[in-house]
Amino acid sequence: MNATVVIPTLNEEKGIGGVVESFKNLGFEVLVIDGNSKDRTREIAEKMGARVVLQTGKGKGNAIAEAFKLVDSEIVILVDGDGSYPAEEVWKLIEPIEKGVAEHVVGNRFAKYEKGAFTRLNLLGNKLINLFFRFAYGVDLTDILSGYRAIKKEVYKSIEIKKSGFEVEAELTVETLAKGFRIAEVPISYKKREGKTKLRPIRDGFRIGKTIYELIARYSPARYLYVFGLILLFLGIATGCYVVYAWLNAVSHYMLALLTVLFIITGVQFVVIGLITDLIFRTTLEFRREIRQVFKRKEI
Ligand SMILES: Nc1nc2c(ncn2[C@@H]2O[C@H](COP(=O)(O)OP(=O)(O)OP(=O)(O)O)[C@@H](O)[C@H]2O)c(=O)[nH]1
Ligand SMILES: [Mg+2]
Repeated sequence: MNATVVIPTLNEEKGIGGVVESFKNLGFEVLVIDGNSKDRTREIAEKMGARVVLQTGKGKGNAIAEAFKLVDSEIVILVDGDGSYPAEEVWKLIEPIEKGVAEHVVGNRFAKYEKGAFTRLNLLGNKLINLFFRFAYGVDLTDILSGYRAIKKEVYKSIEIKKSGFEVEAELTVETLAKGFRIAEVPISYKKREGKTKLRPIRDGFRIGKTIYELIARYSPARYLYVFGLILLFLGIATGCYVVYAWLNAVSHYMLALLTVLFIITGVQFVVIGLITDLIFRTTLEFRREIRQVFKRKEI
């Protein structure tokens, strides 16, 4: 399958040369989508043999959305222009797509990262966001914010990117799942970046968290019921414990006891309704995938 490497850049003159060169040496076409760099990024990328396009909007998300329209290869490889991801490991990302086991493959940076590749804050933020993602979506992924990915044409041509900045990785992940495609993670090594970071950890971290929460609606709205039901259940358990504790000390709280029952019954109902609706949603997704495959087989 033919693949194009897409590199979004913003002032990456230190790293871009090496990144383009290493992918060119492996025989890939390279598209650099630049966010109006004020340094020599575009000049260096062109010299190394990349096709360089200036993005029209602002932000990494917009750049990637634009690149998806420009490219037409069977696979798109997404990678940063800062030299943090090794080109030689690209085959690990392509393999699951070629074998037909996934349509979107993510390089898991936690497998083997160089000292200093993550700042302490970034490491903590990444772990928290992944934990929140697993809780909210019930999908077992460990590095949803990785910038090294391989995405099949049917996926990158069908997903909608609405967020403009660093929320793009979260959106790519959720959109893939919501459209019923399969995501696989493969371990990759992760190095300390060249040049200066463009990420503002606190501001962007919160934006990403908010995006993950908002995107539940696109994935499976039923999961909001889960979260709400679980909160009610916890409240019920807390007030229930207090009522029992007071009762053991010979104080009775009738109203609070009634409220506890209400919390627990409504909580359980929300969780159960959430479970059933989520199941229906997932089954529909499975059907959509099957139907797509049947059509594809017919085309062949
Ligand atoms: N085209 C474009 N690229 C951007 C923009 N902002 C960031 N990038 C590029 O997106 C890639 C990821 O940005 P990074 O600053 O490396 O963010 P990160 O990988 O999350 O964090 P660190 O590598 O730890 O600094 C880099 O190649 C940036 O140059 C933008 O507004 N437009
Ligand atoms: Mg980076």
